[in-house]
Amino acid sequence: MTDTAIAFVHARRVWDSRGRPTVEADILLENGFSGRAIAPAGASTGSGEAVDLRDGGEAFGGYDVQHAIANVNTEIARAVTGMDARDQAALDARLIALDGTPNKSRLGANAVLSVSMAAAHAAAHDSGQPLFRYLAGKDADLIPLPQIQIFGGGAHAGRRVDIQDFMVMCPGANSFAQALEWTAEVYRAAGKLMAEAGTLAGVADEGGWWPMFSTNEQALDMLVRAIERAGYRLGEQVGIALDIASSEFGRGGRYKLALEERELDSAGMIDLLSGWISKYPILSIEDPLAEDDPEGFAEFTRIHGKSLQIVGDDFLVSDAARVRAAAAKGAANTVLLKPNQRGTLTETLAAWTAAKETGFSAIVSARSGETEDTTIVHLAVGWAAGQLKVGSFTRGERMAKWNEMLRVEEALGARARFAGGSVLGRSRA
Ligand code: 2PG
Ligand code: MG
Repeated sequence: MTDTAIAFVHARRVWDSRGRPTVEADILLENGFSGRAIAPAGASTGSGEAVDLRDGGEAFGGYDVQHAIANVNTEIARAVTGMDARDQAALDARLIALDGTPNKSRLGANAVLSVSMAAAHAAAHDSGQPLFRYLAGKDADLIPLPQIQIFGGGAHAGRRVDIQDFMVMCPGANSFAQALEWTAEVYRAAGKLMAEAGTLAGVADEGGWWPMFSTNEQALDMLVRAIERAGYRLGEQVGIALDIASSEFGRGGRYKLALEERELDSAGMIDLLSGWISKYPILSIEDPLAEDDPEGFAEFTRIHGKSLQIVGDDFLVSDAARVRAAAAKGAANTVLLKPNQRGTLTETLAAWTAAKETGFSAIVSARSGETEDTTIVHLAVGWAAGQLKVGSFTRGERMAKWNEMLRVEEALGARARFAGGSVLGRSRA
């Protein structure tokens, strides 16, 4: 047994940003170093995601995680005790085999992921390095371009608008710190404009302004005005990123836009989005078509894939095989990487490896249900993903990530390479 062998595993219930229970795992190594991680949770989930195990029943709306926690404290703890925390691949393989299902439905992806990530933290502590450097070796230097939400919609705002995330990206910024400064100004400007227009109604699930608009275009117009009011050159310094999250309102090739009382087919949806792309400084679109519409995805990519970042979230669910299949079909050109969509770091990293092999880009992403856990910040840098999506520019669980990235950028000093617009190589910027 090495001294980095896992001596003790313990999970407990903690609470996420929506006030729901979630799983936190602690791992203690034989040599006394330890690691901790908390599983996040999504609201608009892809049907191909690994299963977030919930207890059901009355308590906490059925969202309790006592079973997932018990799974960590009994079966999982027994299976991984004695394993070397530095061998992430072996540890994750053991967790996958122990679960025994294709989608972690027996033990729960939340149970499995908290252990997978806690082990990485413990190994990093043992190595005396921050997690990003432990993952990347001394070569870690790529600081991601952030996607930051200004308005929240869809499932995150009572479906007040159909589109889920209206975000900004700052390809013209010189550093991550500057990208945050610019975003702060745009967020403030958007709030002021909405207050002036009488359309301000608090904030959505991820902390973006809650938009009281009667069309999706009004939200886009308001976002453009906010970027201009804050004083940035549209598209060049600050551009727009959208998460349409269209699996939420599209199925079987039919898309029901509630706000505009319209039902579109796949071609109609592509036309609608194409109109927006020609009118607004859009740099990135996530899930423009539904998860069950790969043909639509391929058609959209055929039209826009050379000039636009087209992201698969529900469509690809951080899955290496799906990334390869999508690439072969010419559907999408970027994968969103959410560790809890798969349940282990190894499988999530495999999706990024598949993406690189097929010419796809990647964005490491948080979920709508988050906590103070900042593991994804370290994954984004340690894996050199180039982009990071965390939600808005308010609320502790979001700011914990942005602030952690500021620390990483500072720690890298002159060696830090801010990805900026370079990761949008195919964009019009
Ligand atoms: C998404 C995420 C973050 P959720 O769809 O990309 O905005 O939302 O975690 O609810 O899936
Ligand atoms: Mg999404």
